Amino acid sequence: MSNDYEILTPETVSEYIEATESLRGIVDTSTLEVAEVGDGNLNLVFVCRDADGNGICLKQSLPYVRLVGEAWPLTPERVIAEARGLSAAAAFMPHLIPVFYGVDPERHVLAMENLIGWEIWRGKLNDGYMHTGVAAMLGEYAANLAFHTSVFALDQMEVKEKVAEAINPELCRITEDLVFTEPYIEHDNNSFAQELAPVVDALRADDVLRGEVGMLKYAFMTKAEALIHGDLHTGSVMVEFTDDGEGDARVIDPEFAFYGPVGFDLGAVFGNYLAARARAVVLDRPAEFTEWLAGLAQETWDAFEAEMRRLWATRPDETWTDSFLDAWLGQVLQDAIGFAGCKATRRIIGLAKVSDIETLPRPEHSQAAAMVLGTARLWIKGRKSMDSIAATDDVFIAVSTAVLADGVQAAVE
Ligand code: SR1
Ligand code: MG
Repeated sequence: MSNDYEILTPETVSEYIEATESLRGIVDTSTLEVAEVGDGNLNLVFVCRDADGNGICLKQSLPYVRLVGEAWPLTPERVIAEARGLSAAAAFMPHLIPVFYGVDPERHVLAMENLIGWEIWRGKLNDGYMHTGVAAMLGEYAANLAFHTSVFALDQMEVKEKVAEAINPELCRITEDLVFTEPYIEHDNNSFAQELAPVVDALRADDVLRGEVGMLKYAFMTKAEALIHGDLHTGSVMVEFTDDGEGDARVIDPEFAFYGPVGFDLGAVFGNYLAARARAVVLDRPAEFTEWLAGLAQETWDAFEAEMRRLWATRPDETWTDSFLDAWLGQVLQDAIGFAGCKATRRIIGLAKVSDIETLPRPEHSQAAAMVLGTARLWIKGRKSMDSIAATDDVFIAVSTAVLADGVQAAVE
């Protein structure tokens, strides 16, 4: 692996496009406006638009974690994992991702459609916008990846080759550490409001919880069911309103993609809905919005299940029976609920937090964070007896009501 490559700047992007045969002609570089807009934790992102309104987006992996700096080196080869994730989606669900123009493995640059006018879903949720139908699209996305990249659709030898090809150890290590380990121990990467200390202390002292988080980490590390996105939070989804006022979505950023548990992506989505919902509750958003948020996880799950059942009819190998599918869906749901708890917890305690909670004023910040932590803990511990999204909803309602009535401490009682 070479880390000796030229990092793009807004000034060099036009020259790069002209020098790259597959990109030449997509935009008129003589009139190109370029802005670096990367606000994620890892990469540079250049959005480019010419005078005719044609666009392109270039994403370049830095050889380190952008959020932290050069002190945390990270393989720029992650761009290949992202290209793999985009290619898989392009094959089975092109309407759910930006048009993918290809990857440059030497400069570690991905080129894709510039979604002009689209915005990151997290920000829109923070501001109270309702993009209807987006939650269902994420379920459809997860189902297509789960089916088409797994033994449900592919020959077993092909799957084994793909598992090996898609190995993504450095990125998985980040998830293993940041999601499953660090929040539950003292670690320099952690930080949280002082008012949350009793809640954090309680979860660290909860042996049953720690055991269940260990089980979920083990599943993440060993359960190579299908290619997964690996980081499917609401910041990995771009949205716009359609002319009839519905929402449309494109999933981006699958650089954490590898063969893992299907419930992980769904759990990441549910964990982020939890943060969005806690924000809405403490800000006392209109009932129409909070009720819509409350239904998102069900909408994602229903779409996932419906798409899996539709695709199931096309499976080539009848080893996989209908009763197997029923049992597998039950397992995926329980995995997803557990992963949701872990993904939500890390965003409160660990490195790389979310604006849903971070931009809240005090004391609302601590209230929302406590709602997330209290709910997450009960989801992780209770998931094996949960057979519906409604059961997760009951937990959030109980915890959030208690926190509003009795304060942050109620999240651990
Ligand atoms: C050090 S990277 C931190 C986080 O950014 C990405 O978006 C992933 O969520 C990762 O865990
Ligand atoms: Mg990302």
